[in-house]
Amino acid sequence: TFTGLGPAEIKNVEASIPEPLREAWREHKYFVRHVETTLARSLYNCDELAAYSGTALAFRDRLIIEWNKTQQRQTFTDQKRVYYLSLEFLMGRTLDNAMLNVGLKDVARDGLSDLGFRIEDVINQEHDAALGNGGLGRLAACFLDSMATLNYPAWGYGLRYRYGIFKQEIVNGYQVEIPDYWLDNNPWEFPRHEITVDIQFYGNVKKYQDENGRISNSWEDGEIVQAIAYDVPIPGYGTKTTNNLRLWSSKASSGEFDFQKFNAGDYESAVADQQRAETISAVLYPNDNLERGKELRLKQQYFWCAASLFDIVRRFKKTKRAWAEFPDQVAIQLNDTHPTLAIVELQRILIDKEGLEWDEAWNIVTKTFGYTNHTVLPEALEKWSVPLMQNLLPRHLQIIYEVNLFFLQSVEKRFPNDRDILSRVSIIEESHPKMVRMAYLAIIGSHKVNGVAELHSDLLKSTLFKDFVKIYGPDRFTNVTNGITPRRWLHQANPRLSALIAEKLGGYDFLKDLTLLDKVEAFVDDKAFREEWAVIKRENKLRLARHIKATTGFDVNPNALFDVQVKRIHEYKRQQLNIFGVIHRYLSIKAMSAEEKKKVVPRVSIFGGKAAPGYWMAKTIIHLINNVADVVNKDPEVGDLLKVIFIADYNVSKAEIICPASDISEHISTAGTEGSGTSNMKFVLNGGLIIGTCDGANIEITREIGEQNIFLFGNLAEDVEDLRHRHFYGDFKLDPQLERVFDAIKDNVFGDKADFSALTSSIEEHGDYYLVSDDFNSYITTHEMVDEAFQNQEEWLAKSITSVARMGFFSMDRVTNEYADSIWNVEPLDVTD
Ligand code: OX2
Repeated sequence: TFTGLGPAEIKNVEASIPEPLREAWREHKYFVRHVETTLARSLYNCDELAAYSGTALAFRDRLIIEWNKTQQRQTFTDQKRVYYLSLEFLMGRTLDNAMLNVGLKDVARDGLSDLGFRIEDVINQEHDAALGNGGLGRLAACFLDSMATLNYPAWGYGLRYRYGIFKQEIVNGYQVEIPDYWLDNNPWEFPRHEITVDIQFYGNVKKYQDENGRISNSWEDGEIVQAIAYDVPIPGYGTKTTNNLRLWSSKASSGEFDFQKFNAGDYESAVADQQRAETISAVLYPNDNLERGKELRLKQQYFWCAASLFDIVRRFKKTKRAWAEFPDQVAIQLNDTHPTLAIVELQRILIDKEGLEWDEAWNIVTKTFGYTNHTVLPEALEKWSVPLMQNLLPRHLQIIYEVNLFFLQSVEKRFPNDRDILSRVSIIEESHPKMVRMAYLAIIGSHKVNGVAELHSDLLKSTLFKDFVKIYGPDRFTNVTNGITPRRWLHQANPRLSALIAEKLGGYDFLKDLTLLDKVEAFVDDKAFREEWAVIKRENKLRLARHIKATTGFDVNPNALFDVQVKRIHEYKRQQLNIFGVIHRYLSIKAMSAEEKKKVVPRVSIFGGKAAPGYWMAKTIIHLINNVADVVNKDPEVGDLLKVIFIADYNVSKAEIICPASDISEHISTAGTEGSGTSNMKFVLNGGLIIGTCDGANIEITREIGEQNIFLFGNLAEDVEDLRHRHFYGDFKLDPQLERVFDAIKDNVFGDKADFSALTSSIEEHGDYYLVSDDFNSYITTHEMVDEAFQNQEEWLAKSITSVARMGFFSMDRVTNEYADSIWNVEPLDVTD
């Protein structure tokens, strides 16, 4: 029995909507109009999908009106704007978020219910917009939400992939990839056929003398592809600001469809040209934390950077300001190195097209850009082969060489006796073939470089970018610890918890200022509050249990401890450590007497995540998890004491069901490998405890919520190098408990051992790079502590409430304000009307 006030009774966004408008929605005025006209359906033949479309179109109308006004207001005030360039925007669904942000979800619910629809079913009709792999893309989406909510004049720029991240199915325990065609029935985008940009590839560079007698360069011939803009409105929460996400789609330029060929009967090759152009924005590369240097990927990057820069420059030129003012009007943030070519493109525009001198142009460029690094993993650091770039972007390569030359000259001047430093910091790696190091180019072309959590930013300064700290001084490097938007990850995903908090705090202001959550701590001993808190967690676990039943067929006991690890599957994130721990638990239960079993805390181990299609070790881990699930879940000796679940096709909308339902979640990367992690924040904000290593943002989470509220284990980042060294020199003995686990695998307990030999031998024989064996004992012991703690439900509850109360720091709004102050130097634009 829920005592919390319903959203409508508490002062919140809904309260600001005028009554006549609410009334019109209640009477389904807008909805019916769209069903009957836009969709050409009648209310009598309106199924859930049509109900979704009708509702979405009605909300879209509202968004687009505010979107228009916002754009006019921003143009009129003409202040500095932020442009967030990201190859990934992992948006998830839009309707629910739009309803909450606009403040009309309650009337929409009533209206739909009058017509016989449950709002949840209608919301579930929407396809996720999954234009991203994982944390990096989701961070970009949280940025958009927060920048709009805080009224920053901001644009996102990305690619409109026809296929987002693949859908994952599990067939006989193996991951199978299914294409994700998401664009049918997407009401949230507006094609701007009038906004097109011609993008050039290949060709060659000619020198010529311009009218002032200056030698200039011009990039000629080559092939032209057209970029077409698609705009997606981004509403803020409880504000009229509705910003824009502009996604580019590729198309053959009109000349490209060769009518000559066509008329000559060479239809196929005419179509092939067309298709080649469209391939550029066809598919999102499905790698997380891995770069593979494929030409099409470089084409995507340049296509998107060039279109976005053209657009930004065009907008600036309309203001008729002097070029020197460009950095006062424009801040461009690079989400990882993927958009680094934007630096080179701006320099090219300024010198080749606008006739600026090199130094003047370069000064503008560096003041404009900021670069965010998300990882220290070497396999994720982008490098492009020089011959590839020479062929595709000949003028850009020249500019890169020039940037490098000037840079190296300045370094040589400052460190005349240090020969090695030049080759270490050169943008060009002297390998075969030579490679362009994109991270170095990004550092040199930006005025600020930031990591995404304290440890990560420190490691950048002390390892990867050490030489650059020496060259530029420490001020160019900074930390901005990641955050998450509380609108989606608390209010939308966990409405009852949000309502309970609002009831105690007297309103929903915490959704705009998450530090207000600290007032929740005062209720930690309030009996009714605690009971309500527990009921909500249980409800959320039941909801997940229903999802598990519907998708896997397995029943899970909602009283069991729900232990969750959902994220991309990667060796460094160590799902293998988790599943080995599960096997260890299984073997222990099997060895127990009936008496001993009575003391076991029942567990449900829940996994979810996609493996990059070409990453077979990650796929092997998925296979092992599913095989273990198969054995454990059917074993009558185990029963409810242990269940193993793999949730297929983990995505944003599933995360919204999963995050509120965890008792404990796992963030167990090898110390020093995870940039930040953001799901750790989502789980704690929803009242789940976490087990984790001293890595990424786990460290700041510990600092904020207190050591007694988190289960930390494992070796520290500072010890990793030494441990790896020892493995290398054979100074290593497999952890005996892990050995027992491996023995079971080798006894074919979980299917054919041959399927998993690469996995076990990577640890036993090939250096255990991710230190699974080194951390195994401490991992198992810490899980025993988790079991023990869970038995004291009262204390567990207190930890849960206290942790949530202390999570204010991890709001994306804090993050956005830090970027705005320390990197972009932009101000919000007040919306008072
Ligand atoms: C991810 C990082 O792995 C993760 O730790 C971080 O939280 C997230 O970015 C957002 O900052 N690709 N994905 C990431 O890094 C790269 C490269």
